[in-house]
Amino acid sequence: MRVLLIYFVFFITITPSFSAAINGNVEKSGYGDYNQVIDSKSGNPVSNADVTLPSKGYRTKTDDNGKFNLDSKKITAPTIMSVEKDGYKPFSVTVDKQSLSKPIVLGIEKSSPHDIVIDKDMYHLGDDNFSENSANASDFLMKAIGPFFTKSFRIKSVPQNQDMFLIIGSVIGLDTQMARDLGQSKVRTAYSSPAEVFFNGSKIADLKVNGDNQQIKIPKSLIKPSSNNQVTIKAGRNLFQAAYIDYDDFEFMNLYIEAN
Ligand SMILES: [Ca+2]
Repeated sequence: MRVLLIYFVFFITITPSFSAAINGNVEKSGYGDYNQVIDSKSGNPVSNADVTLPSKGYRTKTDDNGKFNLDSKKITAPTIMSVEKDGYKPFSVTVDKQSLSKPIVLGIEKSSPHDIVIDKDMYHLGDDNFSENSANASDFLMKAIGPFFTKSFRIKSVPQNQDMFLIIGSVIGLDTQMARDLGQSKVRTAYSSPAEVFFNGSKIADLKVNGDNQQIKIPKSLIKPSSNNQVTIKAGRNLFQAAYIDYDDFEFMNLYIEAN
C-alpha cells in the first residue's frame, strides 16, 4: 500500500511534463476545425489576443471569432507557444509538429484577484554551451542571460484559507537525469543537476522535467505581505563535466503566482 501511494504521488508530480506534446493547461483545450482561442469557462471566442512563438519570432492576433493563423511547417522541434490577453492568466504550451498537425483550440482562463504576473517574457538560462542532443536544443535561438534569473515583485496580501503557488508556464531544454529517462533529453553520456527555484532566498523546488504549467507551492512562512518578494531560478550543472562549469541550458516562460 505504501509503495502504491508513493508511486501515485510521484506520478502526479511528473504528470505536467509526462506527455510529450500537449499537456498541462491544454487539457482544457483540444482540436477543432480551425486554430482558435476560447475562454476556458464560457467557451466563447477570445478576440484580439496575442499568439506568439517567441523562439521563432512569430506573432499574430486572433480575429473577431478568436481564430488565428499559424505556419506549423516552421515547427520541427518542441516550441513554446504563448497567448496573451488582458484580463487573462498568462498562457503557454509546448507544441510540436505532431500536436500542430490538426487545428488547435486553446482555452485561456480569466485572471483572479490574487494572481500576480511576475514575468511574461521568455528567458534562456545557462552559458550557450550545449549538445545538439539537448532537449529542444534546436529552439535555443536566444542568448543565455547567465546561470540565474532573479526578479522582485510586490505581494499586496495573502488570502486566508488559500495557498499560493508559483506557476512556471513552460520549460524546455532541461537535461536532467529524469528528463533523459522520460525521453525529453537525447544526451546519452551525461546529465545535469536539476534547476533550482528559490523564494526569498529559500529553495522551494527542484526543476527536473520539461513541460507546461508546473506548480510550486510557496510556504506561507516565506511570503512577505505588502512588501517586495523575490523569485530566483538557477540553472543546474552538467554533472559529467569536471574540467569546467557547464550550466544546463534551458528556456522558460511565464512566471506568475496564483492562489488556490
Ligand atoms: Ca551549458
